[in-house]
Amino acid sequence: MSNEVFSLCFMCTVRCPIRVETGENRVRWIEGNPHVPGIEGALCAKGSAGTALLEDTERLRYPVIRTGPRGSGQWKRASWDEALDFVAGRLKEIIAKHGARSVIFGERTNLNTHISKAFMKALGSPNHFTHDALCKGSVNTAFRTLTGLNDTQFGVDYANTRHIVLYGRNIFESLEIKPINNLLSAMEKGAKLTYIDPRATITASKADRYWMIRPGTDIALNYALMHVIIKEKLYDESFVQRWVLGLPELQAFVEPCTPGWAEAETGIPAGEIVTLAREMSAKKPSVVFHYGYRGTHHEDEIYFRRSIIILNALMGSIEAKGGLFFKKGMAAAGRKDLRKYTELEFPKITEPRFDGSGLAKFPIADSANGNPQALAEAILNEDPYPVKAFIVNRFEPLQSIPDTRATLKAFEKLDLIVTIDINFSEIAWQSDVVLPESVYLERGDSIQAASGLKPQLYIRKPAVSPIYDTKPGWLILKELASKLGTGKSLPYESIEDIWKFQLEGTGVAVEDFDKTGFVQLSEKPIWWDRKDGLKLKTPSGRIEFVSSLLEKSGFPSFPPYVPVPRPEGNRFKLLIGRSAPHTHVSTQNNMYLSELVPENVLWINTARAEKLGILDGARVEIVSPVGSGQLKAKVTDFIHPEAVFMLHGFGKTVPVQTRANARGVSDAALLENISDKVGGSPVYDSTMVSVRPAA
Ligand SMILES: Nc1nc2c(c(=O)[nH]1)N[C@H]1C(S)=C(S)[C@@H](COP(=O)(O)OP(=O)(O)OC[C@H]3O[C@@H](n4cnc5c(=O)[nH]c(N)nc54)[C@H](O)[C@@H]3O)O[C@H]1N2
Ligand SMILES: Nc1nc2c(c(=O)[nH]1)N[C@H]1C(S)=C(S)[C@@H](COP(=O)(O)OP(=O)(O)OC[C@H]3O[C@@H](n4cnc5c(=O)[nH]c(N)nc54)[C@H](O)[C@@H]3O)O[C@H]1N2
Ligand code: SF4
Ligand SMILES: [Mo]
Repeated sequence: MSNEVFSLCFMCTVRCPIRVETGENRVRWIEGNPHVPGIEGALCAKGSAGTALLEDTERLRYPVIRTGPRGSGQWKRASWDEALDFVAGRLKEIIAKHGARSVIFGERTNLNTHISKAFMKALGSPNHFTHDALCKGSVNTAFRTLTGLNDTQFGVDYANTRHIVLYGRNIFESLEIKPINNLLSAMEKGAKLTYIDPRATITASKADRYWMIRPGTDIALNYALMHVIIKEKLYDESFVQRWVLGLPELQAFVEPCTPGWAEAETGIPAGEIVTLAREMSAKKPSVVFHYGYRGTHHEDEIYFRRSIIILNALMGSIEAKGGLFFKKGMAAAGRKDLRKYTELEFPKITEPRFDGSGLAKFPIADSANGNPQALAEAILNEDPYPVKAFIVNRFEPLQSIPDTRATLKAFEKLDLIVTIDINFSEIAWQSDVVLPESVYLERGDSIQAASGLKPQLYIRKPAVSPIYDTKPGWLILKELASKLGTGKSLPYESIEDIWKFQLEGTGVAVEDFDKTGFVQLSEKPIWWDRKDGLKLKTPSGRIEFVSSLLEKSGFPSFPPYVPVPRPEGNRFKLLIGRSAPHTHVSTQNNMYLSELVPENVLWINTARAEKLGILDGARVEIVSPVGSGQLKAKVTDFIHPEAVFMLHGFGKTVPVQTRANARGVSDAALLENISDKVGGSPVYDSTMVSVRPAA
């Protein structure tokens, strides 16, 4: 007998809708939810490997408390009561001595983030942070400087685009199923893809045009595109007139940025830059310059992301079919929003954040998310105050924050580290208590409001009951809160209570998800009127090329172009990225996925490798200002001579993760921890490394 459960994948945070077949508390089959347009049964390799995660004996199976020195691997198994009593006891001591602000909580944004935030509010600490700045902090801030809204409030209409430009947005490997399916169907109808990356990726192989740009110079390319677009009046005049503030200032700024100037910076022929500008204009407004997530991260990243969004505004492709759109939420579909536990009453918190977000360190970065890359410095310098306890949920500070050595050193000052994870992660191994969460196939989570052109609601339902002694995260936090005396702030006993609370007043019931796993809130795409209906949130109500948010904080809207430093002598810029079979740092120990990509290798340009005496497949040593490591070389023409590239997420050190331990090198151990102080992102693509054959 098999049962069918509609749920949400969580092998990565894209959360594709899935259909799971189960029997005798085992998962027999997982596929994409066939009812969801754009998914229609599709699942990626990682999604299919969910069964291996569920059955894995190397995942966390019960709570443990440390018995030897941190990182020694000496643990005792504990009951949940014992483990949570221990954590609550230590937290109470720390709060009594250093105040609630000395407790910080870091997590990858997830469906239950409103619960974690409520947990911290009840405790009286301002220090909940998410991974957001590490992923796309400067994209977020760039959007806010131009539109008053953040990046999560915009989407890309892949299905109807006629030309899309991707700057290192390696969409066919760093994937999201729905966008890929929609883009492929647009390409079948004739849409063009221009891909720009110092490295020829799978996405490059699918593109109509590929430019191997000199690393870190995309911003020069964009200034030249603007120069041509303004000079040849290729922009959407009526859109720009109605919605844009600051075109004359932009025009003056890009006046000297000729295609010839950009050719010298980027290596892209001037004539081709002009051609792209004209091609995009010919298809406007159904075109997209994709703002990306990662791609090129430098200290001026905010201005690069702004330049991309500005190009879209010039094309009039904002709130246009085949361009970018404002995501519509439940309100746009005439419904009340889902309720959140953060809406309940809490004591007022007046303390500043620990990470400088919203303060002098990061004045305009989004303080709703915080700046995790400031963690080590804040702990080490006790600036602005001592941090003593760190609760880590679904997050890996030792591999996701640049400069692991500095992070580890800072953690020596912490009195308590508690990790909630599903794997024995690097940070779990360095913790005092490890609390195992049930994996996504074993648990329900808060309902997801998926805003978009057609807003929808999705639900994660348990497919099977927990195999080991694990609990869902929302229950772990509730039980911990109860032991701390703040249990009232999370007034639920079961996932059904959470769902009912969220749905209050929306007119949607939990049963509405039964048939297809989701609830469609609007049958038709909701577009705002491009003439008068764009709900921009800037002070001027326009798209501010000259930005009041930047300028009131003393930052220019158009700072002079400063070329990023180029590697000299035998050095390279270290670039990083993802592969299709792995999620960040999460899946390297998965039984199936570790076979597909077992380790990372170092991409190095053929001519440069030859000069250094490096052969394809040979071991090389890579040395950065903060770390070093050894891995195999992949000698290839498919990478720019000034760069080397490696996959993120390898080089693990936890012995009980036998399939991942000591495979490859961790990029976080090599990267310097530098930030774009205006935008809020760490600078992942500016570390210079040297490479030589391994001794
Ligand atoms: N399989 C898989 N898919 C994922 C994820 C995953 O972990 N695994 N994670 C998801 C998440 S959270 C994110 S943020 C996205 C990330 O998706 P992407 O933004 O596509 O990120 P990366 O894979 O890091 O790819 C970055 C690319 O930028 C290139 N690059 C480096 N320097 C430059 C430069 O100067 N200019 C240009 N133009 N390109 C440059 C690199 O060579 C690399 O190919 O992927 C999402 N999808
Ligand atoms: N050096 C370096 N740093 C980076 C990046 C990079 O390319 N290089 N990329 C950046 C980007 S784009 C992003 S989005 C972030 C991602 O940063 P993270 O969120 O830290 O990375 P993930 O691999 O998504 O997940 C981290 C942890 O979540 C655990 N986990 C997975 N599923 C569950 C679950 O269901 N419950 C619980 N409790 N835990 C779970 C995993 O076992 C893993 O230990 O990293 C950023 N930092
Ligand atoms: S992209 Fe793959 S791993 Fe991520 S949620 Fe979708 S199916 Fe799961
Ligand atoms: Mo990300």
